[in-house]
Amino acid sequence: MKKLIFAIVVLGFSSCKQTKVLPPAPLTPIPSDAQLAWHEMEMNAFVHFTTNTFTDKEWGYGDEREDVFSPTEFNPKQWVSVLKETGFKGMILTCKHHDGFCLWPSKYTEHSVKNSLWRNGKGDVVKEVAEACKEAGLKFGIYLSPWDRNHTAYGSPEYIEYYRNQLKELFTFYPDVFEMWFDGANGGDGFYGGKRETRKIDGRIYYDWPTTLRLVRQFNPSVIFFSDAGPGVRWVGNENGVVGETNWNTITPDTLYAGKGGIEKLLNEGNENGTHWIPAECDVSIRPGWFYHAKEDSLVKTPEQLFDIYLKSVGRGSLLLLNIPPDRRGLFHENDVNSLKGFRELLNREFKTNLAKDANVKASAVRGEDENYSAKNLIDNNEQTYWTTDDDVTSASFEMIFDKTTTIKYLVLKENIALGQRVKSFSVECWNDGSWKKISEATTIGHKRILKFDSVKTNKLRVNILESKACPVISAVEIY
Ligand code: FUL
Repeated sequence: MKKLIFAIVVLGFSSCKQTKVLPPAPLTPIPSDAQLAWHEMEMNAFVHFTTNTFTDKEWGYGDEREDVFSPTEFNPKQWVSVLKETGFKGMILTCKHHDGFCLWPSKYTEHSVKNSLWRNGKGDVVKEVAEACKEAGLKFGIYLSPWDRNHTAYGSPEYIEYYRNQLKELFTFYPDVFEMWFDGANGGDGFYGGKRETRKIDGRIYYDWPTTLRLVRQFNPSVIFFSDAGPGVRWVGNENGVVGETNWNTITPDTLYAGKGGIEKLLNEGNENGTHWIPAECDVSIRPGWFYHAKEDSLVKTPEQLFDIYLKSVGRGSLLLLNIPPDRRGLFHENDVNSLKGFRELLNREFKTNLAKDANVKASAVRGEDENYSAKNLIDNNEQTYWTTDDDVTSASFEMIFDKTTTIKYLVLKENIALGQRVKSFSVECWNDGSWKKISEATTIGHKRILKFDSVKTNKLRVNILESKACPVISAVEIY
């Protein structure tokens, strides 16, 4: 009898020890694996290059002679080496801009590199750029303007077939494309095969996007589609590279569509209760224009301006898509290169030593009091682990205690977005003269949130999650 009681006690004890505290259930909508990988990229380059580079225009009319395209020192290896060195993870190339000129020798049109004098018409910009990216370990993306001011059939169903044929061509040659950019600028005046007229289309129906996207997915199921309304990523609502201080990765797509006006704020901030995960992408050019113009050589954004844009894009949970337009040689201009290098130095300097790494960290609440969800996960350099609370706890705080008084200027927080975006507002306090003093507050976190404040000296910092849609799930904190 005694033996039996002992066995029951042991069994009971071991089964109790094994009871696992389950992780929080995902809060839908959540990102796809491809979207998660996209968030991780943080900084990509946009490259605008075509006949405009040589005609000094921003929007070619579509009647440019093919032989104006004549780079003298074309070398995409220079582009990728600068991008790699300065921390970019991918590049999106304008394979065809609104003028319809194709940077690859498409068999469906005469308006392409094949009729230029460059490399005796045997060159292929897209191929060389895609190969240079691959060699350097950068991901390659395609911009193919839906609007085509050269094509005679633009506005009719025949053009849609042409556009899809071009996508088939591109995706057959370059299957690894990570992102496909569908520009929202659509319809207007143009050459249109010599008709020189104005053509308007209804962006909602003309392109029949669902069919086009299905077609592309047959070649590459994980490609991310950019357009004003996604479905992969959305436009940020401006061309300054700035996402809202409140930035929800969620939005309801049928409230948006390409060309619809008055939705800039919605695109910029997203919608807390949006039905789909469609994060904002911040596109901006390093120069005033998207294409290279010698007269803008002195107007290249400074490292400080780029750093500010970084804080307002990546630092608010978005991705920075920074345009660097090659010049007439087919190279990134020296001024742009210097600015990018200065920007990198600034990033390295400002985010040099993560003071959180060696701090002591404790939280006001931990899910099921289980070590697996403790605040230590915030500084373990592993973004798969996280600090979280019980399901019914939607406000909680954690403290970072330093060995000695330290000067701090930046706080970086990351949510584990694989489980959905949750935090609605939070504040930051530092320990000062025997009491807590608020130094900052903000709303959303998402993939990454960087708060910059006037330098403070302290030995303790507290982050209060004030409001969250469900229990907060924070994977990392860094302090600089
Ligand atoms: C706009 C275009 O009209 C510009 O030329 C540029 O390509 C920019 C990224 O998107 O809608």
